[in-house]
Amino acid sequence: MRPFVYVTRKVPDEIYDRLAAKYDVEMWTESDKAVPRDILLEKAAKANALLTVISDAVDEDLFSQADQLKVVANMAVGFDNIDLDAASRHGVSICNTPDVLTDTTADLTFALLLATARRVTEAAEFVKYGQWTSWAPMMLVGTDVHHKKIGIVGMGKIGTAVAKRAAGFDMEILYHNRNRHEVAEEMLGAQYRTFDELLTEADFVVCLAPLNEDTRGLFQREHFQKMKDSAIFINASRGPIINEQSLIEALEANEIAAAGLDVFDKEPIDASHPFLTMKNVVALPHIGSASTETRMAMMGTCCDNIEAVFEDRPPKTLVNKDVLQY
Ligand code: 8YV
Repeated sequence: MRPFVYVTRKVPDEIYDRLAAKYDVEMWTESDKAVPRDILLEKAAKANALLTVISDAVDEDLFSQADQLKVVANMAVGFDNIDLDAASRHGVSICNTPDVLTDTTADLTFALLLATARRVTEAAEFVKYGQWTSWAPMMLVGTDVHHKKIGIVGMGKIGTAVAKRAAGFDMEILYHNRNRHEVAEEMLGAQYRTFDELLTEADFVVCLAPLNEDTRGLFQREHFQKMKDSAIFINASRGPIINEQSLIEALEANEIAAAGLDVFDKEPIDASHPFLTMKNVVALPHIGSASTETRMAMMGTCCDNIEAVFEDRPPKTLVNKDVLQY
């Protein structure tokens, strides 16, 4: 019998066909709606492999009902939607899609930084809605990016790729990370700072840390208060790393100047979300890795990993390496 693979989002034909050539495949096809929890559980109960995205909760409840499940290929570098301990206990391999999305996500992070500093979305709307009736010296002036200080919180692969881009803009690079990053220090002149030092010194505070128990709620009101009044906060990693209410209050109280956000506490955000009425907030719908090339590569990695598991080879990007001991 061929293994059964359930795909929790509509994927392009090329990816579907690649899987369908070897496995029995079913896919959630409504692209404007996430797979409902009950359907995910029902499919997981029969599946040998799941191809998931970060809004699918893959937890003990799911694993305990999915006794044929061998592998979950999560289409993201992050895996905070997955209970890794439970996966290992149930003997399920969890795979992610690192590397292929590093540059694309760094590009988007920098686009967000530029858009927020130079008020790009606000200016585009100004033109689009017919408000451009004359030119004035101080019309839609933003703040410079070049020669400013960027403070990167989370100097992993994406953080380092953002630092490279910042170097191209002649920015001074500060970073905070669990471990020192000697290569970035030597090659890019990146300077290590404690979290508090970085907050007080940086003109742009850019969050690129993974979400885990150490980083959940890392940014509270006091941290925004420590930043310069002119500081711009960028988040392109995960919403729950910041206390969203604190950020709203800090923006309302002009404790920081602006925010560029690709990620939120609860996604998608509601149409009534306070961020959406703030001119100094650029909000994007979690599109860090959203280029055709990268999304195809991410899905390709998912297929590679699923194939590896069914062909008894170690998957290339296995996250819970301890699963091999169970
Ligand atoms: C994904 C991401 O595009 O990789 C991650 O962790 O957040 C994004 O690159 C998104 O999560 C789709 O699952």
